Amino acid sequence: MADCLFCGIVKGEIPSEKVYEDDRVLAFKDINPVAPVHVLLIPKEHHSDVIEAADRDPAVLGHLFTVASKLAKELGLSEKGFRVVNNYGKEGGQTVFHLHFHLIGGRQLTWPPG
Ligand code: DGP
Repeated sequence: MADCLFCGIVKGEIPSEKVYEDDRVLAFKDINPVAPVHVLLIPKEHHSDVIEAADRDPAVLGHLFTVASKLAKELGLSEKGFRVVNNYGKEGGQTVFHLHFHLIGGRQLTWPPG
């Protein structure tokens, strides 16, 4: 989609620090990390949010979680713990309207979130 930041990253027009890529999913380091490990996982196809993705391509949601789990193991998070987060909409804190999951870990996380 034109003017979508994460579509620009998928196309390679905007630089990113990639940590994983396959035909459907890209994972890269968050530009503003909130923990020692902070990776964003996105579908390559544009869906503005999780509800749109669930309507159009529900299978990609399972694939994103499978990749998140694989990366959590590879990045050394599976022993101590980690969090996978999706912010939806304005009150949910979503700022980029291309579906993404945050994989966060490497420190003690607190609950509830802000
Ligand atoms: P959210 O608030 O859930 O929509 O998260 C958007 C995340 O995207 C936020 O943690 C910062 C990250 N981000 C924004 N712009 C860029 C960028 O250009 N590159 C990278 N790597 N991350 C970005």
